[in-house]
Amino acid sequence: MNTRLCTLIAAAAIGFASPTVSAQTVWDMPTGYAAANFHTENITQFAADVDKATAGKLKITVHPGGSLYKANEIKRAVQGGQAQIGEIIFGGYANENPLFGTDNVPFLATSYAEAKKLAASQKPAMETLLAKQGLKILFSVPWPPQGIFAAKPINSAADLKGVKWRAYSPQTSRIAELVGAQPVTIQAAELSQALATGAVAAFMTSGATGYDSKVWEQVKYFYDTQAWLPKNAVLVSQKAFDALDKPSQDALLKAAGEAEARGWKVSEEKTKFYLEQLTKNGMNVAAPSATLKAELKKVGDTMIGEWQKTAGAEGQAILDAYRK
Ligand code: PCA
Repeated sequence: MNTRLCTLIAAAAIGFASPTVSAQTVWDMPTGYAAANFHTENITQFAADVDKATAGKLKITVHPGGSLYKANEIKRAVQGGQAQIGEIIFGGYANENPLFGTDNVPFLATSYAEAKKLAASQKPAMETLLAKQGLKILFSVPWPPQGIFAAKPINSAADLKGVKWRAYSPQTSRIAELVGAQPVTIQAAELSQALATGAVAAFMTSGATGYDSKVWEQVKYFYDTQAWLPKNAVLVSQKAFDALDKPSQDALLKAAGEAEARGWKVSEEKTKFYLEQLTKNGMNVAAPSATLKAELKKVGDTMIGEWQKTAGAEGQAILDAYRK
């Protein structure tokens, strides 16, 4: 027998054996937030549920805190097939397409009930957009309402003039510009360090991130503006999904549905706990002054106008569905 034939036979043997050899699929799942963050805990539970429902056939290895890919690199990693599944924040991609920034528009949806309605209105557009990039949304979960953290008291927008402002998305940078602060983009995983080195002194985020990053060591004031509830989304590569057998796909989708319901519930339930923890750790937690509130509302009005202009007819359709 010539060597060529031998190789062919060997290859065929490996091919036949492969269903048993490769019976287990292992996926890497990068996320941008700390292991103890509520989104990450929810994702860890999701991975455990998938493992159990597939009897270990589909293993998802969660890499939290930007350890495998930084938060803003995860979408591209899943698109490019370097990771099969990953977590993003929609609003982080508003420069790519304004529709991603729908839930980062200040004062458009400010409660969980409104956020839920906006999520439903936004969902078809997100699915279409991501499908074109070979990505499928498994579930999405909101952060608690966004407020202002600052090292010094902020009674009006004037107090933010020139202040170094940490941003996590194009729209959080835009707010800084509109109030005259200096935006610096920093991912949540690097927030503690940025505060410790004095790179930033104010920012908008949730009590959850304030708590996760123990911001009270540098930052003493929190203004509960409840400006918007941005969502994280878990995306899977459509190609990786299609390569699964049907029972595994079904198990994944079922676990995803449960993770979405659980995530929304935990996010809302823990909102109060996070703010209490800020107080407990010496922070001043208060409602914004009437002046600050009115000024922020104006910023919101400007930004919704800008968003509508760039998001065009598709954006308008989302707004119409949301306001119906
Ligand atoms: N925490 C994330 C995004 C929104 C939030 O509440 C962050 O600060 O990066």
